[in-house]
Amino acid sequence: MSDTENGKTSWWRRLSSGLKRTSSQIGTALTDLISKRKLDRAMLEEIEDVLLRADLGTEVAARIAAAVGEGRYDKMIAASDVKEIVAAEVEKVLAPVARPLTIDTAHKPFVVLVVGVNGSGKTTTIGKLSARFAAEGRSVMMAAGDTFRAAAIEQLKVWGDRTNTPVIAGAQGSDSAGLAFNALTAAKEQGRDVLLIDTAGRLQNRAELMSELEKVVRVIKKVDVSAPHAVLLVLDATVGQNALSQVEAFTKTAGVTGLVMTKLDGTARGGILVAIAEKHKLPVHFVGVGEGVDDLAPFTARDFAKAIAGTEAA
Ligand SMILES: Nc1nc2c(ncn2[C@@H]2O[C@H](COP(=O)(O)OP(=O)(O)OP(=O)(O)O)[C@@H](O)[C@H]2O)c(=O)[nH]1
Ligand SMILES: [Mg+2]
Repeated sequence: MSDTENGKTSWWRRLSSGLKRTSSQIGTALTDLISKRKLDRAMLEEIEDVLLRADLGTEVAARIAAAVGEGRYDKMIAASDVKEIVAAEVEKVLAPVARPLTIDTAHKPFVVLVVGVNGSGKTTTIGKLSARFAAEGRSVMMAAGDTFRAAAIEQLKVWGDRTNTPVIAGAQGSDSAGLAFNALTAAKEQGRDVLLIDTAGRLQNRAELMSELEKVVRVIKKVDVSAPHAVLLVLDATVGQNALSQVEAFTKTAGVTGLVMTKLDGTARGGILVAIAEKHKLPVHFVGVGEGVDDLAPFTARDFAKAIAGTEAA
């Protein structure tokens, strides 16, 4: 087996075991429902409820229930058939949003601003991205835009050492928009290919913190009016429903262009990504499946759908 196959196997194992809570919740509930009687309207409603509890969202849950109902009324059905339908319908929703993060080399640097709530995995994702871009032969710079905490600046510097990437940092408590301005100016002068800008975690309902983020974007534009070229919202897969309002608020404030979902290796509630894809159609670029530098994988609709539906053994 080649290294790539090994890598693929291990990330699939982590993804499917991370989503096990969701897939076994769906699987167990379906088996309980289905084994006892023939399919009728009430059973379809119960199936829909199971899917809603897995965070798939009302539209997708209704669509799956309708697909299950087609031609199967008054018949005994198998849980495995329903799971196949779940996987197929979820894949249909996710396929259009599974899009790679493309670095447009016309922009030098290509500016990536990373935003999200506290602890979602922003800094770790930036570290992983810098390793990935460097491996692609790009010259990368990172900006420690989380100026609130000294530890946040240190954490990014550790990733800088680990990935051999320079980090522009200011003093703790300094203005993060000013830091972003300086970093972009430096990256431009040095002809860097990519600038990754970290930001402090902020809850989406904290108006003053959100307007600070707005200011970061505004100030970046003073150096390059086309920047930031990508605004990545990092979502923690263990969170569930709250992710929807994070998408709405950060999109409004910072113009999110794509999503990264982290912590899919833990006890994830990844179903919410399906509801987000259905509603917002934002590209999903990567998933995080661990804390290590290589634990970032491009998002693939089929794998994710199968892991949620539990149609393939880990
Ligand atoms: N298991 C797992 N842990 C992760 C993943 N991504 C990040 N983490 C961990 O989650 C914790 C928070 O990650 P950070 O990168 O510091 O998150 P952040 O969004 O920068 O946090 P703040 O700056 O405090 O808002 C750390 O312990 C990371 O190692 C992932 O994909 N899987
Ligand atoms: Mg951070």
